[in-house]
Parts: sequence; structure tokens; C-alpha cells
Amino acid sequence: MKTTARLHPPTRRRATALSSLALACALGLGMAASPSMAASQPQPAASETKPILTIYHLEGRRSERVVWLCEELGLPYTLEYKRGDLRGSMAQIRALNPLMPVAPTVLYGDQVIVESGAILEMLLARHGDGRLRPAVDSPDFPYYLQWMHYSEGSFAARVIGDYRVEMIRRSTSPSPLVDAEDTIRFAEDYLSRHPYFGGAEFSAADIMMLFPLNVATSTRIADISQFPHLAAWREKIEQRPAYQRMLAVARPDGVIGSLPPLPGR
Ligand SMILES: N[C@@H](CCC(=O)N[C@@H](CS)C(=O)NCC(=O)O)C(=O)O
Repeated sequence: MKTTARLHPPTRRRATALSSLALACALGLGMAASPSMAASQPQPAASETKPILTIYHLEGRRSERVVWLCEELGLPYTLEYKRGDLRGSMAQIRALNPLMPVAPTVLYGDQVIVESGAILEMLLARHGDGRLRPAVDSPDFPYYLQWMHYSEGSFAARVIGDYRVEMIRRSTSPSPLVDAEDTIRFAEDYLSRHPYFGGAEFSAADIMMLFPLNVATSTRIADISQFPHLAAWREKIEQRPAYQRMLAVARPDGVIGSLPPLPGR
């Protein structure tokens, strides 16, 4: 599946129209613009025909973060994946990045880049115009940066680590080390005092934090009803129009091939 969304900033209306095109593509109406749709769009100049960014994607996986960020920013991108076919999508990634075939892998210009957090930071630094992150001198900035990194370094790492261990051997006593539930409790505590992970405003830190929370709850590593602030935050950010546009283009059939939930929970 190849979807291209283009935007000439700052024309936001155009982004919406092009997202509709991307949605049509995602819904199986063909990858190229239909003649009538193409005719209704202003034609991009030759230098703008190919977005600088191509996102190699697996449905329901971390590459959604990059799509979501681009939708928030109105940043043009090409989305590559094979709908309903994780193996096929992985083969595309492997062909581009044989030594580290993970989602997201992006092609940015002629550079192949991995690590969703790094990709988000790079896109914000180059294309963000100050959006989706607090100013460097604001009191929110240290928290923003903490959660940007915590999402993968502590949260996802422990959720997936605990899940793998528990699939092999159910633990009968709490871990003496910081475990997945502790990482969630820490995030819950922060959200009891701040509306978003970047502090006062929605930011890329929220985009980073959603994926490990979803893995934690869908695998039953954590019970979301125990974490009301996280539950309310998730509900709020999932209503964002850019998140909904991301779902339409990047997860048209829901999460496929998800990890089985832990038994007996
Ligand atoms: N820390 C990396 C993790 C990337 C990663 O492991 N992605 C998963 C999908 S969510 C993947 O590609 N897994 C395939 C595999 O491990 O073989 C990031 O944030 O981008």
C-alpha cells in the first residue's frame, strides 16, 4: 500500500482534502488519485511532487507515531505497507533496511533512519516550527523530554520484557525490580498533576506514550481501570482529528496480528 499525502504549508484545508484522498486509498479505492479527485486538487510544482519522507509501516505498530505526527503537522509523507499483510510489510522494510528491519523505518531524503523517538524529534526540529513540543526554556520542556525517552527506554521496554517473561512463567510474587506496572504507576501519578505528558499542551511526548500503554492494556499486563488519569488522557488524545486521520490511513482494519493477551488475567 502506498499512500502519498502532500501539503503546501500553511494551507491546512488542502491537508484535509489530501487526507481524504489518503483515506480513499487506504480503503482500497486505489493508490493513485482518481482523475476526478486529482483534478479537484491544485497541482503541486514539480519539485514538490515527492515528499521528502517515506514511512515504512506495520499496521498497529510504532510506525503509527510517525504518521500521527505528520498528520498533526500537516507534513507531506508517503506511506508504505501492505494492507493486512504484516509479512509483506516487513519484507518491504527488510529490503530497505536489512540489518535493522523494524517499524518505523523511514527514508528521509536519501537517509534511512530508525527509532520512532529520534524520527519524531528530527521532524519537529526541521519541520515543526515550534509546534508539538514546549519551548526549550519552558518549565515543561524537561518533562516533555523525559516522557519522550521514557516511552521506549523504560515503559515499552518493561512492558514487553514482563510480557515475554510472563508468557513463559507466571510470576507468583511481585518483582523486586521496577516492573511494567511501576512504569505505568509513575505515568499515572504525573498525569494526576498535568493534562499532558509535555505539561500544559499536547505534544510529541503524548504520541510517544500511547503505544506502550496500548500494548500494556491489550496484553493485560495492566488493567486500565486501575489508572483513571491514563484512561481519561487516552480517550482525550484519541479524539484528535489527526489521530483519526492516522487510523484511517495506517490502521484501516484495526490492529492485526496483535500479541495474545496473557492468559488468566
Ligand atoms: N525502539 C524502536 C522499536 C522498534 C520496534 O521494535 N518496532 C517493532 C514494531 S512496533 C518491530 O518492528 N518489530 C519487528 C521485530 O522486532 O522483528 C522504536 O521506537 O522505533
